Amino acid sequence: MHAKREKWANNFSEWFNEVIETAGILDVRYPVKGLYVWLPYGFKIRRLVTELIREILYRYDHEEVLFPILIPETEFAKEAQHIKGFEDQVYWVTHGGLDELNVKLVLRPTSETAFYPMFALWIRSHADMPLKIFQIGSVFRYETKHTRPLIRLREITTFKEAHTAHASYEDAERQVKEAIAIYKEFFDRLAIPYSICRRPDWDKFPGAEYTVAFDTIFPDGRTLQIATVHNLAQNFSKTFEITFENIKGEQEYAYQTCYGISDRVIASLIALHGDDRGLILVPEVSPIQVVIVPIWYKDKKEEITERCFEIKEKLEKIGIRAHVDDREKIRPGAKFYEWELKGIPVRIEIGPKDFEENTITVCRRDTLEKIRINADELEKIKDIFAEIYKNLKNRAHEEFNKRISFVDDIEEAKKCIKEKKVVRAFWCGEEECGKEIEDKVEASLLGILLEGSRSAEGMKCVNCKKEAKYEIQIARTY
Ligand code: P5A
Ligand code: ZN
Repeated sequence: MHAKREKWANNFSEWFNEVIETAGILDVRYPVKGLYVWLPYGFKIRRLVTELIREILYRYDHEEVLFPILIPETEFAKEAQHIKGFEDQVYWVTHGGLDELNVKLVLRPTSETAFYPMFALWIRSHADMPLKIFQIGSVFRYETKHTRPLIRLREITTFKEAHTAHASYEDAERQVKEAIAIYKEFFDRLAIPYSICRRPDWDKFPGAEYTVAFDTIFPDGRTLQIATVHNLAQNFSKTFEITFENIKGEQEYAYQTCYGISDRVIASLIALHGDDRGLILVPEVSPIQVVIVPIWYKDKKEEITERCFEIKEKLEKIGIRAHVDDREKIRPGAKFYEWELKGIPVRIEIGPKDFEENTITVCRRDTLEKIRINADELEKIKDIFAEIYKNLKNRAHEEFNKRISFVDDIEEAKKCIKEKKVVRAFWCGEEECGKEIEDKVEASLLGILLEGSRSAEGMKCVNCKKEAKYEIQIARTY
């Protein structure tokens, strides 16, 4: 059982823009295009999401650092592919006050060229590796495609980037797998479904040997890239002179990887679980997990309020973030509406009958079901959290799977894309044919499916009908 999702399904873009404002996530009126203000409630969600990725990265032995936002042109321009990929997207700092700078500075669009000159200083021998560090902060990209809050930003304020260095190619490969495992756990805990693809060579990260991407599917049928993992091989270590003494005592260039996520994770959290009433937050990242609303009745007002605070304290003792909404002039109905819009997973109501009988009325945000439980059985709320999580996850996965069409004909692929589906098909692996597919179906080839793909053995390419090598995913993207 679920609440209505009509607007969410049929008018997603409007639903999304409305909800991030009304729920108090962002103020989109900031007077620079592509830049937005995090509001207190949105910021709390952001903090819990960044804490979650931190917790996982720390567990996988990553250490946190913070680099400057400015990068000198001389470093930024060193790696040829990298600068080619980013030159039309960077903001330049050309002046300090009235003086023109001798060396122009870029506002980092990503931080390879900030980290790697330092890696060259820090890494001496194989014993210094693996080096695994990350930072969370802002990067700037002068996006020319239509900007959207949380989705396509010019200041990406929640850019989590990890950078690693290794003593062998094999160890860098192992790191790519570890990064994939990290993001899988992260998205699983947020109940965000994804596919994992190796991007075609013409769409890899500038300077990478190859790129692996996580994509989710939004309610309008378009995919959103929510994480990328890049094997940089020795491309950057050669330009930045990151060398180490290997076991044989010879100098060798380090092997590197990097991987990142952004505010798009929060966009997905909002987009994939919401309904017509607003957000529905996964309990783990909900700033308030239980909101308690007193239902005042005549002379029982004070006792009921007192009971609410007792329950709040008991909930906090067992590790649940709880809040009592005892605002005087607002009716319970209006309070329910507001907390539903904000996505609080569980609401507790305490009315006169609950007060008399030592019970609480529990209402789930995902199903809107109401049950009464004994006020001494608050541990049960944790089971309800687990059920909400499971329910949100199942629903999001069903939606995701419903969106995917398996196709073996190019016309059929085109038709499916028009019907807002994500297409899976077989491909020969030839670049020319892949680009032809993109032109014909007017969508992007997201790449070779790395997980959950069907065997290509004996299959024909969807376009050229030659022997197929891989299963690919094709979609319209954000
Ligand atoms: C990996 C981290 C990098 O920048 N360098 C360090 C590598 N990869 S990336 O694919 O270019 O970006 C990482 C992720 O950031 C998200 N992203 C964006 N989010 C919001 N607004 C944008 N303009 C934007 N651009 C990229 C994507 O999820 C991407 O995978
Ligand atoms: Zn082909």
